[in-house]
Amino acid sequence: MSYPPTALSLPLPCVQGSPDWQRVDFISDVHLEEREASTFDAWVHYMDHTPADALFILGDLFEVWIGDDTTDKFAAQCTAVLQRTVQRLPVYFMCGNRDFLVGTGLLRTTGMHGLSDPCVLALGEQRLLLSHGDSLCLDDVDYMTFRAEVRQPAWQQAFLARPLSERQAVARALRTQSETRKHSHTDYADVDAHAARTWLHAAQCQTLIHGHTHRPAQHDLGEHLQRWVLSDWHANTMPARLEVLSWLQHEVHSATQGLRRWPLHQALAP
Ligand SMILES: [Mn+2]
Repeated sequence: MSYPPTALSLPLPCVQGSPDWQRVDFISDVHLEEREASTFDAWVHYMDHTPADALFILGDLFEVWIGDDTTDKFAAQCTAVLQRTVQRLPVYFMCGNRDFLVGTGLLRTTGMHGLSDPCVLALGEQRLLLSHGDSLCLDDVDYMTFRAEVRQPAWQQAFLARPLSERQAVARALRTQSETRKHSHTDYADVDAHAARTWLHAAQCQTLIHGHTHRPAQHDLGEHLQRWVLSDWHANTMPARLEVLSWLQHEVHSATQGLRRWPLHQALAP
């Protein structure tokens, strides 16, 4: 059994890219957390040095986010990095399933622009559909039930009204649950191709860009539609999984319509 795809309310919100943008970067699933210090360091290095003209963060930047009123030192460090990146280039932020409690507080503090999931990014003639991707993993029925609950404004208000220590405890419990699940499942639900095509047609886009599944790839969906999947970030694996997807204006007439997945070190020294 799978859920029907999340209904889209049309027209979708649309970000109009600047004609001056030569390069736009997309990252997701960095899963920042204090105990993954080398992934954090790689991310800081990227944020301080990317030559992109705009950056789109498509969900799960943080492994967990318990509310914008967090007093966590690591969260403050991440916030400072985002603030100084915003001084260099516009940064757009979409929530994922881990950091869905990022709200207007963090956006205001950092100067990032919030993105709805999904939304359209218009770059010249091109229209790219952006999503975290979790709402298209229709076969993950347990998760879809959980998602429907925690994305309710009433649930979020009630949760955010609880003391930070309680929220921290809930986050820890959820994390343990998801770790257990990771070990018991060999195969994860992937984005439903039919649902992705439905979204693309409705949004009048040919290309969907998303993360979440940790299966970086580019897929031909048929009907001239395609799906680009972002990598998660992990500095401590061999080889390290640190990858950026860029849109390059001078390559828009190439077969990939300007899109290129590249490892971090290449993305920083193009
Ligand atoms: Mn995710």
